Amino acid sequence: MKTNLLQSTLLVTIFSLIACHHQPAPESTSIQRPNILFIAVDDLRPELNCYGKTQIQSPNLDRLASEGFLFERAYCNVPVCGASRASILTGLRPTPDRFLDYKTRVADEAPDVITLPQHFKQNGYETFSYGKIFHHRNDRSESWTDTPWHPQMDTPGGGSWRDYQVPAHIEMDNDDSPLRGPAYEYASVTDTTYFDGKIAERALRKLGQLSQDTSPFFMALGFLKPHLPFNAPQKYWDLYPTDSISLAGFRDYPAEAPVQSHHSFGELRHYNNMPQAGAVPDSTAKQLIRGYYACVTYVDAMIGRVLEGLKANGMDQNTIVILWGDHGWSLGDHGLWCKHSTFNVAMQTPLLLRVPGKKGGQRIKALTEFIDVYPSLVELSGLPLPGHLQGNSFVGLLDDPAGKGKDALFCRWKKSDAIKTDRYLYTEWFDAEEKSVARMLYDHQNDPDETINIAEKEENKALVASLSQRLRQQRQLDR
Ligand SMILES: [Ca+2]
Repeated sequence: MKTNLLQSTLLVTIFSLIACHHQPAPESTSIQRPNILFIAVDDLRPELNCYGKTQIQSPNLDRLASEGFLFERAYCNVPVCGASRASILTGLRPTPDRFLDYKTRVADEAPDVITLPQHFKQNGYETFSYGKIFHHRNDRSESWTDTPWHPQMDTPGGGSWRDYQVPAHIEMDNDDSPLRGPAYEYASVTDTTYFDGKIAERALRKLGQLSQDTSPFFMALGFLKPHLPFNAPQKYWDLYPTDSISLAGFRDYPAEAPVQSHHSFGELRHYNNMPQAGAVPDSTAKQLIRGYYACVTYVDAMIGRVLEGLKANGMDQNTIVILWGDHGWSLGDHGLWCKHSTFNVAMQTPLLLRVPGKKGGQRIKALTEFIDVYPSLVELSGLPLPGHLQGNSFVGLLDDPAGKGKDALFCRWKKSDAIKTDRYLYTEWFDAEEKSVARMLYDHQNDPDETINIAEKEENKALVASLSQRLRQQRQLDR
């Protein structure tokens, strides 16, 4: 799927022609690169209007999709923050031994690999990280022109990443109980009181400065919501009265699913108003869904401000915008919450891309995985391709949105590996001796909500054998 040299040259030429505001006239030998605005939204599943979800309001991300490309089937390679970010930022797959959980540090697990922002930096870009990009702020900080910034750094005493504003909640969060404060909060505060508003402000200030600069930039913005706790200004909660909230469509555990696929969503139970065992009651589930929606609409508004700022500074015509959620999220689907599984809802993410000069409002159906992002941005910018990358550029699909693309992609969570094909999602679990101990298979054509595991059905024997073989081949390759 590599774009040919002619196309790359043409693209760079187009950017050269339209990049009139940001730079003085380039010398005849220099190439004007596009800027990159790289936006991560923590724990954002494709719960957006533009993905066909009707309960939620996401006008700014919908507009971005209408001006660019929406990837209908984009998947993270590992459904947890730290590891997923390590994977997208290095272009490397997680393996049974690498990029396993939220604590992942690229500096420990892939210390010599050129990271995505580092590659841009080495090719003449100024690179900036505001908010949460690498899970650990100081991880591979040589990737950035400036020290990575997080709004917590400007909070007296360092504050807490949980960013409560209601005094009683701050007190609960800091008391002797092992539990954190509540799982959600609404406060009558301005947009810029919470961290995501501060990230948008910082980005806007920097964009103003960069508009006077001559180097291209790679600005990474890591918005923190809708990660728990679901804290957002009251006005966003008011958009979602409790009575208007519908619970997940399928809330039972899938029939015949192996016990290994269960989890107890411990991340949610860290919060002091959540049940410490058992199911989440429907009344609590509705408040969590309200909170998730309020946070998405809040972050959508903050991203809208940044995109307006990009335009106001005359840089929207020479800046590629890419937006991704770092993994999916279970909002009561299957009776589960949070990420940490290989159910589709925990692995599928939004992926939006706006490229100057490319016709907008197009939807890409091909399977896409996060390791494909690095080579794609490199190709779109006309940079040399680093040799270590394990994904494929999806740039060819931008001119052929109905193109087939990959026939399978791979995700991994702890002891399980998953393969997603056009129609099926198959997961297999392995023990310490690499022996297969459980499996599950869902038919997304006939059972998109994953209500019944059909891996053990006699009629699927050949299909399971073939998916299992591919999955094991990939597992061997990754070793
Ligand atoms: Ca996350």
